[in-house]
Amino acid sequence: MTNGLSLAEKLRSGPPVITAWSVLSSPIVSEMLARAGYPAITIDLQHGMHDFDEARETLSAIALGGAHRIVRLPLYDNALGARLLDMGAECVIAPMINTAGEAESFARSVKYPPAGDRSYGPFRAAALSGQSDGDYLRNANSQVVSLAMIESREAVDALDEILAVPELDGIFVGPSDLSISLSNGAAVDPNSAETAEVCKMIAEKAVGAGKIPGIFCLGADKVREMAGYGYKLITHGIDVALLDGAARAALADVGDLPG
Ligand code: 3PY
Ligand code: MG
Repeated sequence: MTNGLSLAEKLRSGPPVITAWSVLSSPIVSEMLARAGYPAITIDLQHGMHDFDEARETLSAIALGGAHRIVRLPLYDNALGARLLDMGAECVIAPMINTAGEAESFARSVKYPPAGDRSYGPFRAAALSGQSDGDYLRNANSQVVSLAMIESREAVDALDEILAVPELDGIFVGPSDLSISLSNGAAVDPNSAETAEVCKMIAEKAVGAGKIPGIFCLGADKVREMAGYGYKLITHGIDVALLDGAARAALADVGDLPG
């Protein structure tokens, strides 16, 4: 919890939450992003460089920096999601969810009985969230957030059924994969007008179904556009890109030196 509210409470009401995206498996980089003011950091175990040990340490570093802790899992790895919840993740994002059945088994892996099948062992999670083990058990099903990634034509076609899965808290759009799927593999164009139209429709349906809509954005303009469509968890700022941009700007600032 930060500012007295859980991440789930912030995502269910109030302004959108911006999350930085952690590719670099260095805990202190994520801690610095938290200290810079990002309200949440997402550790990417699908395309990022993290393995379990590094993700575990990064969860602690994010807590130390005062931000909320989110993980994006590798493909079809609900077991890793459950382990990372035990290590203190507050929100789990599962990539490439294409059917209601996949959404249901993912969502149930995040919740304790009777809503799901999560097994008990949250000692690190309780410590990082400042709760007793008993309070953590009582609060986890409402405080821990499951988001199924919608990033294919198949998922868009199955959206109503995915949104009807009662255990699922929300969806998270991957516009790059979505654009590849919508163009039948012809192009990756996450910021195209066609992709934006589909993203708008997905947000409307998610809000209508009482689910939390989240999305990955490339560019501040996209963040504002997607917030206007109702998205509540918005990625803006990838650690590698932030470092690359700052390094190039620092060198360009110096320019050519005499001699
Ligand atoms: C996508 O855009 O496909 C993503 O998965 C964002 O990380
Ligand atoms: Mg993707």
